[in-house]
Amino acid sequence: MQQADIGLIGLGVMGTNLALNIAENGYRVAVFNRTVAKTNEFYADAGDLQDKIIACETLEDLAKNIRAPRPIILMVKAGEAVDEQIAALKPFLAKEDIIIDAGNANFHDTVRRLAELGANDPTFVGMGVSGGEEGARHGPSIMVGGTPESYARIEPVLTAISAKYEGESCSALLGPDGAGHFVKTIHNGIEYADMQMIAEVYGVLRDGLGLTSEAIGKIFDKWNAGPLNSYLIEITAKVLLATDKKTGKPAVDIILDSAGQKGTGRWAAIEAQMLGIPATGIEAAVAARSISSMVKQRAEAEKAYGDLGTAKLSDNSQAFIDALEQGLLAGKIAAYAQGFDVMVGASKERGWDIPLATTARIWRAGCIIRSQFLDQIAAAFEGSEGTNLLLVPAFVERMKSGSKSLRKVVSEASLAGLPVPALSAALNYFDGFRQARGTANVIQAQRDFFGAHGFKRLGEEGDFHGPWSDA
Ligand code: NBP
Repeated sequence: MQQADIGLIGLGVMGTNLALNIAENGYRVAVFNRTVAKTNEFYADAGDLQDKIIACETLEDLAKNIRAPRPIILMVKAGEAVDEQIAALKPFLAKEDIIIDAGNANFHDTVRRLAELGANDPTFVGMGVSGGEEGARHGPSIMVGGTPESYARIEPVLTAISAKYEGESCSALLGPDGAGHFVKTIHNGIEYADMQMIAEVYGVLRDGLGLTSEAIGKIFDKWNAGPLNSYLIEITAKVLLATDKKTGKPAVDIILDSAGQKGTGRWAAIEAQMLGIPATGIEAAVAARSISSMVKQRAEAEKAYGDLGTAKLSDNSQAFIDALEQGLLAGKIAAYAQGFDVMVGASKERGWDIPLATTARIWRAGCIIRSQFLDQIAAAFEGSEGTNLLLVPAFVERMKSGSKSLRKVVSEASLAGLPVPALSAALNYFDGFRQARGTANVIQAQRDFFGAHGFKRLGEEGDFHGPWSDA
């Protein structure tokens, strides 16, 4: 039988769909799964694509069935499973082969795995894949970290299987070693912030204005035709308009308000903290998911505190609904500015040179945060690489007006006692960022007072101490 062009290990949700995508694009793919029954089941269900798939029961069999030099995608559970698979696979591979980890790896693991490879071991590539099940099947966004030589060898298949935005592939090499997995982590962090801000606006409409899920769904549906147009707004409208078959109630109304998290949002917040780059929108979103999981305590606290005398919002005018739309957009701009800034910080620290415009371009389709908005961000970064998005002229103009709406939403929500942590984090970041003279002079004075840490004087070189002994 003709050998395969590429191998794939891990026939779970993502692996099965990616393998079918590869086969559908005309590439022959050899597949292996730890549980052999799943491999056989996958092959049996592959229909017309069976002749492009070689089902393998052992790793040795897999290696033999791929044309050398072999590219092999790992799509297994992130963490130890990846190390185990690499160790099990290595004896059957040659120096020229490439192992591609396409799971949601922590980029530190990717850097370590690359460093652990010996001179005669295969090459290793860390590849972030976004778009969930549907993206894997019909075109994900693909964020690659590796050498240009490795990428050149796998580029044809990645370009073929990736999502396309107006004909342009959403796959790119974003830097060496862990850069691809790092960008995927930040993508997920931004996704957390985006989802949280949408949920906050839903909360203002539901609890502030007393609107039904159906009415809110219609508002989101309308917004999806405007500047907020994006996959997340589109699916939010759809979930709000869906009906629970069992009760006939709106589906969202019967879902427990406790959000899960697998860890990539938290990693994004941790990396931002480690780099010293503010990513308060992402941090607020991660914390909000944690608060959401405190179901029992929240019920107790509601009993203990009541509404504290706050009143529902009185302004249910179209102007306020419009402010919610514009405020959400402004919040998004600030959160994305933070996410991209974290990538600038990581590039500086690690010498990665992550291309921001390219990153925005490959997020325009295939991934969960896909939107037209990313096309505008890509255009903004052309020629302004490394600049904070809030300083790119096109976005300065947008924030001048958008921040007014964001301020209105955050202040009205606060007065009504409605939590808007990510939106207010975005507003506070914006207000702090645009303040040439902040308040950290007091912090420096405090630090010098109790710890003799010294401070800089305005307009003078050198370190100084204050007259605190007099105080
Ligand atoms: P699934 O849970 O559907 O599948 C996991 C796969 O990993 C199965 O093939 C399983 O084999 C294999 N596996 C496990 Br678990 N432990 C293993 C081990 N020790 N050695 C070898 N194989 C092992 O996961 P998935 O949703 O397809 O996710 C795969 C990767 O893609 C993860 O890193 C995930 O974070 C990432 N990702 C997922 C999504 C998504 O939307 N689901 C999106 C983007 C990225 P078995 O059949 O023998 O148990």
